[in-house]
Amino acid sequence: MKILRIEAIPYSIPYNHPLKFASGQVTDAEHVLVRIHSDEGLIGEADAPPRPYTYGETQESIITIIEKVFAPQLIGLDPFDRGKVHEVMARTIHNQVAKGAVDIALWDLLGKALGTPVHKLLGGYTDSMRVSHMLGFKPAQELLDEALRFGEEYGITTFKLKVGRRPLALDIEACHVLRAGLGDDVELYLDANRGWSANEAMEVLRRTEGLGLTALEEPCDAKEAMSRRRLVEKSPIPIVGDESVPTAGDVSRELLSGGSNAICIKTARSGFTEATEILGLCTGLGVDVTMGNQIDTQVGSLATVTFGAAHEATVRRAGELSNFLDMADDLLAEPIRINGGRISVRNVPGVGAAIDEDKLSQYRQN
Ligand code: MUC
Ligand code: MG
Repeated sequence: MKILRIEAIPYSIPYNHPLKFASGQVTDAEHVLVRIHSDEGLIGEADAPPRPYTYGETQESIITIIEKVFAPQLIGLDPFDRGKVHEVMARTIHNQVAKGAVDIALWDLLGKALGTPVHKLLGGYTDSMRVSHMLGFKPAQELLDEALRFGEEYGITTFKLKVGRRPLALDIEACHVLRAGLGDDVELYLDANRGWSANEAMEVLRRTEGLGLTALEEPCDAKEAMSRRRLVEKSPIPIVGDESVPTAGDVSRELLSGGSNAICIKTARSGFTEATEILGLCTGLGVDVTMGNQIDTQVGSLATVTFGAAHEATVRRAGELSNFLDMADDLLAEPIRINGGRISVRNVPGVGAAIDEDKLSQYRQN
């Protein structure tokens, strides 16, 4: 089998409610659908969500790097020769989300060629994941109302609160209001998207002591190496690396330098192949992982579940899988259902993210 053609299709779907966080906000899913066609008529698909404030990639840059740089070198290769594909992509630095989508689309293609679900190819540990819902910036009472609604409607009992605001009291109040309103059995953790300094993060940890928060993600820029290391040493809860660790090399650097002591894995920026390397590093070192959300569509969330459910270490914690609920629509032909706070893998060949072609025609931008 050979790679015949690679498409990078821009599309835009509005959000019903924008998601706001310390490094930016999302009002429309202006993403790229990547399609890898084989000479045998199979198509592997994946979603690429540009996050300029996180990785510097845009919808245009993802299309350009795939069409102008990757495709000419990948066309003609056997999609099973993933080592060769990765050698090609590794010649270009950065562009993690573009590379991640090509990798996932390839796995989808391989699963279809083998007639096997990709979660089985990756590890086949279990068939569903618990869902963690990400709460964006809002007044404290609105956050609590949203969390209570998600608990009632979907059975979700784990929430990640976006923080990193100034004054710090805004986020500290939100933590107290959520804990008081949700009770002790609901898991709460924080993600500051580099909004604070390490010392500000330390103050927040002091002023939220006793609330049972389970982790703090990217409190400050990991490049502030000394203060970040000091925070990791002093923090009573894990300090999770997210945007500082898109590659396995970044994970090694942050763990070895003491910049993080837990790792967020995102398939949107690491694909399944590099996510597997990252997971191996973390399990080998005894470091906890979470499956994160790149503010994914249903197509992207299904990729996260496919990888997350395949391994024991990635289902210990709830995966961030539900932010597609804020979108007005999606490309996925058969919508994801959240039942009892869980999302299931699809037992069909590939990743199982069949695209609704009418919706793609409606939302595509070229
Ligand atoms: C997250 O975990 O940080 C926000 C920005 C981004 O790149 O991902 C999201 C969620
Ligand atoms: Mg994060």
